[in-house]
Order: sequence, then C-alpha cells, then structure tokens
Amino acid sequence: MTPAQFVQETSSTGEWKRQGNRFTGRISRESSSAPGEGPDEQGRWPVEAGRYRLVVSLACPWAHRSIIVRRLLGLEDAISLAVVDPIRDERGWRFTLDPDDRDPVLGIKFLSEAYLHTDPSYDGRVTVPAIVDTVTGQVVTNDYPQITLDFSTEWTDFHRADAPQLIPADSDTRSEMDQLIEEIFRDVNNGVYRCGFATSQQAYGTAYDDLFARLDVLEDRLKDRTYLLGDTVREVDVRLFTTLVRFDAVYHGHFKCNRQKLTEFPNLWAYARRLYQLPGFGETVDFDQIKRHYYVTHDNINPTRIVPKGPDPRVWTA
Ligand SMILES: N[C@@H](CCC(=O)N[C@@H](CS)C(=O)NCC(=O)O)C(=O)O
Repeated sequence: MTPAQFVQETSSTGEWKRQGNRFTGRISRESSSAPGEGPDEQGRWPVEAGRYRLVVSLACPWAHRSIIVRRLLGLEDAISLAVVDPIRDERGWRFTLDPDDRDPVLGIKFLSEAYLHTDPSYDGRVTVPAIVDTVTGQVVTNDYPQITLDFSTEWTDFHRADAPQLIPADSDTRSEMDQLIEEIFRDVNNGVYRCGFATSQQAYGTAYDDLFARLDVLEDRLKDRTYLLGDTVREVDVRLFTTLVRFDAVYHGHFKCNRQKLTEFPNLWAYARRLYQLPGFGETVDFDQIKRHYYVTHDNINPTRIVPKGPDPRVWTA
C-alpha cells in the first residue's frame, strides 16, 4: 500500500478517517462566569467582546467557514482574527506572516504552543480553525462545526443590525438544513479529502462515487432555487461554498476529483458564483494561499511541490 499522508487517520483498507476535535469548549450566553474568568462549572466560557482570538488559515475550508460567518454577522470587532502561514513546516501552523514571526496578540510563534499549553499531552494534528482565549492562552475550541453555529446563536448581542439569519428559526427548515449539512459533510466537504487521502483504489473509488452522486443531487436541487434552502443564504450554503470554491483549483487535480469540474455543473457553478459575489464570500477567498497550501503541504501526494498555475481565477467574476 502507498504511504498515507496522515498514517494515524488511515484505515487498514485505505480509507481516510478524520480525527475527532480535541477541544470542545463553548462560549455561551448561558455561562455564569464573570468577564475575565474561565469556563463555569458546566464548561461554558463567557461571551466577551475583544477577549477571544480566532486562528485561521485562509487556505483551509473548515476555517474559511468561520471567516465568512464572522464577516456576515459583523463580528469582526468582537472576535479578532489571526492568520497563519498557508505552508506548515514540521512544527505545524506558524505565524510567519506576522512581524517577528509571532502572533501580536497571543505572543506565540506556532499554534501548537497554545494546544500544548492547554493539554501538554496532546499528540494529534494541530488544526485550524481554533479559538484561543487571550486571558489564559488556552484553546477554547477547535470544534469547527460548532464554532460557526455559536457565532450565530451565542454572539447575537454583537451582530450587526442587518445580520442574516444563517440558522432557520422554523424547525422543519432547520431539520432539512441539518440533514443537508450532514450529507454535504460526508460526501462533499469531507468527501474530497476521502478521495485525496485514500491509499487504496477501492477506497478512492467509493469516495469518488459518493462525491459525484451527491453533487448530482445538489445540481438538481439548485435548478429552481437561489440557495440550498430557498431565497435566503443559510449556514449550509457557507459550508458548501468553501468546498466548491476550492474544487477546480485544488480538488479536481490534487485530490483526483475529476469526473467534472465545478464549471461543468451549470447550476452549481451559477450558485457558487452567486455566493462568491456576495459581501463576505469572494472577498475572503485567497486562491494563491489555497493552492500553495495544498500542493506544498501534502508532499506525499505531490512530492515535487510544484504549484499549478491555473485555473484562471477571473472566471469567478466574469
Ligand atoms: N479539526 C478538524 C478539521 C480542521 C482541519 O482539518 N484543518 C486542517 C487544515 S484544512 C488542519 O489544520 N490541518 C493540520 C494538519 O493536518 O496538521 C480535524 O482535525 O480534522
């Protein structure tokens, strides 16, 4: 069998099995802690503007969700943003885009410092997005699916006046969204990684079939809808967008998701461009960092680390 990019997350039959999220703290309106204090007895950190730092890579689709939602809800002043270098070295994510290679607020050079400060025995992958508490230096959460939901529900006091309702209030629509989120995570968001990190032909083939079967369903769904749940942008649209925007630039070639390009699905392509042109979406996309991250960092898949020149990003705005 070929060597895996991430050995500990690869099954004996070559399937990619993503690690769990180690830090699952919540910043909650219900917290009984006072400002500046740590989590209450139920593990809930207090909502406090200016206290927490969201650490992201602009390349990472999971982090990209949190960047878009923070922007859509107008939380830029309440939750500050730290951006890591898209290229990890053997010590992981680093703050080499900042002066002195150090995050100016947290004072650290590597995200791993915050992980190990919080749990000295941590030996998993150090991942973004992560929310770090600037008072204690601890990682509150790297639980990416919950981070954006909590931005919507727990930070309402700091939302901008016309913030979109990313989570539907109506319970039927909410259930429909939750089911879509699950299917899209399994087959599309994580599906492209299941293709790219598979180390057996069979595991790759299954992931590829699941991915394109799901894209076919979504293509059909979008024939008479502006967004996945109708006329309003929802959390699920953000989650699908961050995979679609990387599709032709990275997943089609690097991860071998190549039955079709995104541009060859008429409805999905029109939908992705519609989102791209909304405030908060296209302006947060950095194709250069996206391509350099994947093609340079996954050197088991791309040992030469050559970054492809195409595709031309101007198709997104044409
Ligand atoms: N926290 C999740 C998802 C976030 C994630 O995978 N982020 C990637 C970047 S897209 C990362 O930080 N990877 C670090 C690494 O592989 O060492 C996980 O552990 O799989």
